[in-house]
Amino acid sequence: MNEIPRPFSPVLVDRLAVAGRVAVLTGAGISAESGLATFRDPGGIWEQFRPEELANMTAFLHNPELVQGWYAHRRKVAEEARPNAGHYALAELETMVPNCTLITQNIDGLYNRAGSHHVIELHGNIMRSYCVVCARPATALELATLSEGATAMCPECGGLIRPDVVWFGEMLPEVAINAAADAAREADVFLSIGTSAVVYPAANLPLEARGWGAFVVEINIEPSAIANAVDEVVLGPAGRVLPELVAAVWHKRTLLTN
Ligand code: BV8
Repeated sequence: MNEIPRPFSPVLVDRLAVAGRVAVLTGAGISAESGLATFRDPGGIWEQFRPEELANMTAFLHNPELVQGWYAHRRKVAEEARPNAGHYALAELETMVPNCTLITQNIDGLYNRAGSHHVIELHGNIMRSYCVVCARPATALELATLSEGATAMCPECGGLIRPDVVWFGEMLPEVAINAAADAAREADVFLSIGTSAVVYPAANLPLEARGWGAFVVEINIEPSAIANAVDEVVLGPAGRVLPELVAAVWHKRTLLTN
């Protein structure tokens, strides 16, 4: 019976089967199959709004109700979403590879729910919010009672409450970006999954990994901005490709160890 051709090469399977250190960068594309809109695909989040309108401090101070309402909506959608087969495959990969670091640009928190433990959230997490004046974390109850259109103010000092995410023009958390850069530098294999690779400094990571000698692979439904700079481009939805890839790696690791 003719085998269905795999979207990835045997070289990738072999490299992952013997890798001691793997780093994975993910973007909104891996959550698309969980029903979360991406940013730049047709119908993506940004298509309805321009980034300048919502995801920066100036826009927030100019129209806090709009920005808080947009994040309240996205938080609700993320809470109702479920990790998909791609998230679970990455959690499985983490159990196989001695040192597997998941670096995400996403703020939806789906990785932890899928069982991944070594996760670096470069752009924060939409489930957390805090007061811009006194930094008091907002409680989930306070956020849940935020009715659309109301402005969430800190009960301690009256300051505005903002989501704990990195907006455009803001520095990434130093600990996170340094840990991500370390993982990229030390990786034997670097997977860039579901990202258009246009937002910096995250988009630098696959290129830095390549510069340090990693085998860099992109998994996407279409070539991204870094497609010409990686070792292999695997075209296909992460929710289908990743389970197939991880199963092939598991099989190869089993053969090598028996
Ligand atoms: C900073 C949180 C210092 C908020 C986000 C050079 C160096 C440093 C900075 C810059 C620079 N050049 C420009 C800058 C400024 C800016 C930037 O990069 N702008 C871009 C637009 C040019 N960077 C910053 O401001 C960063 N801060 O560096 O501070 C500084 C500041 C100013 C100037 C210089 C230095 C902060 C960036 C963080 C912004 N916050 N998110 C929120 O989410 O509300 S970014 C946002 O975009 C999300 O985090 C998102 O993850 C990220 C990247 O988008 P993607 O995840 O890639 O999503 P996208 O829709 O674009 O692509 C989806 C992909 O998936 C597509 O390729 C699609 O084909 C694919 N796909 C779809 N379905 C599937 C799939 N793939 C697989 N399977 C599927 N089923």
